[in-house]
Amino acid sequence: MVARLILILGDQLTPEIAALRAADPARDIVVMAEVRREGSYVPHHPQKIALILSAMRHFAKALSAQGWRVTYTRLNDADNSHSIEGELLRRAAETGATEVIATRPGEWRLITALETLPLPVTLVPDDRFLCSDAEFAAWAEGRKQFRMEWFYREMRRKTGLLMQGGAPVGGQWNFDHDNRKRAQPDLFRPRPPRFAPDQITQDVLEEVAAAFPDHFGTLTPFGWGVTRTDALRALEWFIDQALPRFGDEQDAMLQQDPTLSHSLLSPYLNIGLLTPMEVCTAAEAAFHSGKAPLNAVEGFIRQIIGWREYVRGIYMLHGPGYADQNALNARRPLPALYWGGKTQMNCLSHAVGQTRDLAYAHHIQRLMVTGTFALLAGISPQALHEWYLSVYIDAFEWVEAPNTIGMSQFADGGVLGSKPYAASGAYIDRMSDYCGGCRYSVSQKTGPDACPFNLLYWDFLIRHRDRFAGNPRMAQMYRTWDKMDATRQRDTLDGAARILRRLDAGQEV
Ligand code: FAD
Ligand code: DLZ
Ligand code: SF4
Repeated sequence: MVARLILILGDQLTPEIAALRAADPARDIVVMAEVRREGSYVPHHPQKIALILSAMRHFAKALSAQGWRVTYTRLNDADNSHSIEGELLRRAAETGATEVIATRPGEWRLITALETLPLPVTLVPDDRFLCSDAEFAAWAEGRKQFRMEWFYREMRRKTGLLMQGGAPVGGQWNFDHDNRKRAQPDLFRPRPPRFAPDQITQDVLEEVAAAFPDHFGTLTPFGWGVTRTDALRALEWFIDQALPRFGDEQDAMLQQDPTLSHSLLSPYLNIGLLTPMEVCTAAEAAFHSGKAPLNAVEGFIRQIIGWREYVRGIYMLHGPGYADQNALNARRPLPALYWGGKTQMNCLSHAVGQTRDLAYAHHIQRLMVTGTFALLAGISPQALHEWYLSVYIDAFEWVEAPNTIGMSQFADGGVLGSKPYAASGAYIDRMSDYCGGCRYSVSQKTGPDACPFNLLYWDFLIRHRDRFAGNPRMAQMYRTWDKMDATRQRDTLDGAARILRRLDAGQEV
């Protein structure tokens, strides 16, 4: 019988992945390929490339040990064509295989590339998600507005997580009002585990350093886990050490602690080393055994079976071109500060600095610091999307694009969320300790020392008055503006224009 090629991509490292379940180990050949194109179609952070390549090498070794025939292309192989399509065609010519089976990729770019390959390709659905594309489409059908909260309740019912007799445990679906606290700076918090690079990872680190020398981000020290065993240890650490405070500290930011009580599990979930259901079940068990409170456990489970599934559903439902949307017509280029250029804004300096060093920032840093600044300043959502896709260890388009284009930049015109995440410096001041060490003053609303968020916030609202003034959740802000005296209004808009001119001239802000 003629062999078939079974493609396994760098974010499909799950032994039970659909393409492997559809394959016959006695007949078929697994294809895995480290290719430059995947590392550089956007300039991925070197730690992200290293994580994926090392995890791929470990996964391929495990598959071979289980008896699979694996053809594996390494980054430096002489005959590497450096694209996924090129490697499939090369392996087909080498082996005589006439057909490809692949789990549907998480990015339209690659779905299209596989669908147009000059070989028959069967794309099997990626059933590592709890909600299939068809189920999401059925949920979305006929709804004028999508709201995560309604979707989330369906997912609670479907999975049975934190449910008792058809009702939510604790009598409420959502405990967010108990969260959103400031973090105590002097509290002892156990550090997330770091994993010493083994020989495979050390080889990868050398090769990545040589192949992608110009990408933004430091490669070492590298401490991410690269196997399922590592990922399970990271999960155990989170459940025991950080989950109890996860809810309380979910929205907080501290200069000295870039990770607080976050799980750091997104890279393992997204490349397939952990499954969404197993992490939720572990969190639920911690609640039932009294190790973690309900506000923390419900909040964590909501992020996974709510937000994570919801954003994927929206990305897949929309089809190709999701990331091209620009409802607010924002055109400004991405300022150099996002690539480590100097800035006097302490919050941005910290968020970007830790991104460079760790390839990680938590949700509120992404949403309310780098995201909100770009929204207020009218940065091109496409430039920002490329940045987020490049710099984070967990970034894959199905999850990054809806968060950036939809949630953070409102560039989808309000499909994902009902109002833009526009905020003045007061939000950052309330949730962090950044403002105390900043050259700008968060309490000043106008003048050269005024926090740029304070100035740009009003400029944004006024620029988009036609679109947002009728939004009931924003009407109060327009009333506040209208009551402001004319001098203050003029000073605010002049101050914002000054900041924007500096950005446009490539000057430090
Ligand atoms: P925790 O705070 O511990 O949360 C637990 C888990 O919930 C995460 O591991 C993640 O799987 C899930 N989760 C939480 N929030 C979201 C969300 N909004 N969407 C989807 N899943 C969520 N997440 C990514 O996985 N990849 C991305 O490329 C990505 N890009 C983002 C871009 C922007 C502009 C914003 C605002 C958010 C983005 N997120 C992305 C969502 C979120 O910031 C990360 O999932 C989270 O910071 C990962 O760190 P953690 O594992 O410590 O998360
Ligand atoms: C992100 C990434 C990188 C950096 N390198 C590879 C690679 O060399 N080979 C591979 O199969 N996958 C890689 N990936 C992951 C893919 O980009 C990912 O599968 C698609 O973006 C779809 O989510
Ligand atoms: Fe950021 Fe403004 Fe606070 Fe400075 S004052 S850290 S710019 S929010």
